[in-house]
Order: sequence, then structure tokens, then C-alpha cells
Amino acid sequence: MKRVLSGLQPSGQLHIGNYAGAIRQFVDMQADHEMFVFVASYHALTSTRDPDVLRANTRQVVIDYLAFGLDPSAHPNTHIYLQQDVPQVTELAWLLSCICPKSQMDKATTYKDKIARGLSASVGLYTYPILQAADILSVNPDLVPVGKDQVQHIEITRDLAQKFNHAYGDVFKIPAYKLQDDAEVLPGIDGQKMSKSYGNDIDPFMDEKPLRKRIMKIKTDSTPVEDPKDPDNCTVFQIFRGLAGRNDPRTLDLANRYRASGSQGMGYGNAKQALYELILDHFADARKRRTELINDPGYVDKVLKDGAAAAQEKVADVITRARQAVGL
Ligand code: AQP
Repeated sequence: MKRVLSGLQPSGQLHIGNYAGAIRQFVDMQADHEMFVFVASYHALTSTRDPDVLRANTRQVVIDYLAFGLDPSAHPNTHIYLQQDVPQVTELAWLLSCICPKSQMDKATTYKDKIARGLSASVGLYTYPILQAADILSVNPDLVPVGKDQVQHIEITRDLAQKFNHAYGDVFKIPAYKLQDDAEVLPGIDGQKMSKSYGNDIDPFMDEKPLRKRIMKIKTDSTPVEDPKDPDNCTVFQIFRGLAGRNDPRTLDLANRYRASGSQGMGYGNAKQALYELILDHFADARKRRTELINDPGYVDKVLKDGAAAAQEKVADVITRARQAVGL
């Protein structure tokens, strides 16, 4: 059984981009993979300064992983844990940072994107890919499922692992990455990449009324109802396609409605309504499960305790070998 590692930052409420680009793959993989899925709480410190907010978001990500369908009780090989429960990853990050050329961090595009969008240019944000590499390498995974925007970070991880092995002997397995078949970066309501911390996200767990209001706010152009529209240039359609799937009959049908004209023409309001209904339908089970989980904190605590123990076992082995290799 192949081992898989992935994680998300608790930098805000998870959104449908996180689900479509990442979590959906974890859920699909758990039947026949050993899953290590963590909550990247150290990483979230690059953007979150309020301790209560960090604590609440961290807990919420765990609940949402479970609500979206990660299920350690049905799949004993699925382990969910908090990054702070394996603090050895920060030591590993230091060992990796000592073999990482500064120029490699200079090239990281997510750092530039995040600065451009207003995050403070901390050293932590700058070396974020090194800590991510440490997270990955710490459990010796075979495979890392990613969204398109994270591919560069996995390339950095593979490169650092190779550099380390070259300098000190074989310590790390070089992990492969897996892009979801028709993975897309979902835009947010402003047309930019949907992100937890940019105020442009769609939270699939919102109550129906505010959810619909949010979807109606998605930015569109002013093409009149009776004119044909290009679905590929429309944020509403891009989100719909990312969630339903490129070849799903509902996506193909909506694309045809965009292209229709005259009395058959469709207004953007109808496309938004279709997206709203898709979200309610797609997340119906997850929304129900989430309410149950919020009322069962004991179960969530147990998931985290078991997950931390499973991760600790793997990390202890890797860090011991890495320390010996460098001469500590
Ligand atoms: N808009 C998106 N479309 C598709 N996939 C996405 N992912 C994030 N946004 C989209 C995928 O979700 C995972 C999230 O990883 P992360 O939480 O470590 O950081 P991120 O990519 O920086 O996520 P956000 O939502 O944009 O958060 P903030 O605002 O904190 O930066 C990754 O697998 C990513 O590909």
C-alpha cells in the first residue's frame, strides 16, 4: 500500500477550491492508500497573528476534513494529525535549510504572490517551502497529491531530498506527486485564485441564504442576456466546472446554455443559481456530517490522538536517521 502525505493550512475557513484541488483527492485515495493528512498550523503562523483564531481554525480544519469524507474509523490507514504534534519537523526543516541554496527560495512564486496580496514578508513566509519539504519527507511518503499551484513546492521538496541524499547518503525517499486528473485552480468570487485569506472564497458550509448571496456576488461581465457568452471566460462557469468535473453532463449542459442566444439566451443570474444548487447537492452529506462532528468533540480528539501517534512513529525514524547522517 502506497503512503501518501498532504496537508492544508488552518489560515481560514476551507473553501471549495481547497476541496476540489486537494481534499477530494485525499478522500478518493483513502480506500487503497496509507494516508497521512495533517493540519499545517506552523505554516499558518505566516499569516495568522491571533492565537484564538489559529486554535479555532486548526480545530475547524480537522472537523472539515472529516466532514468532507476522510474517515479514520472506516479506513484505519487514514491518519489525521496536527503539525504541532510532530515538532521534529522544524528540526528537519533546519537541516534542509542548511543545504538549500538561497536562490531556490528566491524563485518560489507563491512567496511573491502572497507578498503581492498583502502578506508580510517574514522569513517564515520566505522559507515556507522548506518547512513544507520537511513535513513531506518526515513520514517518507511515496506520493503527494497536490493542486496545480503547489507543484513548484513539491519540485523543491524532491530537489532538497536529492541534495541531502547526495551530501549525506540515502536518508529520504524521493516522493512523486499526483495532480488530480482534471485539476484546476478555482477562482474566487473576484476572479482571482480562491484563497482562505483573501476574502474571495466560497465556504460550502455556509447557511443556505448567505451562501446564495455570496454566489450572486461573483464578478461577471455585462454581456446582455440574449447574447451568447464564452463559458471559459466566466468565473461562475470555471467554479462550476472545477467542482462538477470537466466532462460531467451538468457542466456540458451549462456550457451549451452559455453559448445560446436570442430568446434562448441565459443570464449570469441563472448560471449562479445553477452553481448554488450544485454546491448544495454536492455537499449535502458533508454539511450534515459537519453538524454531527461539531457535537462530538470526543471523537475529534481521538482522531487527533491516534493520528499524532501514527505520525510520531514515522517521524521518529526519519529524524533519527537524518540526525545521524549529518553528524548530530
Ligand atoms: N483556488 C484553488 N483551487 C484549487 N486548489 C486550491 N488549493 C488552494 N486554493 C485552491 C489547494 O488546496 C491546498 C491548500 O493548501 P494550503 O492550505 O497549504 O495553502 P494555499 O494553497 O495557500 O491555500 P489557500 O486557500 O490559498 O490559503 P491561503 O489564503 O492561506 O494562502 C493545496 O493543495 C492547494 O493546491
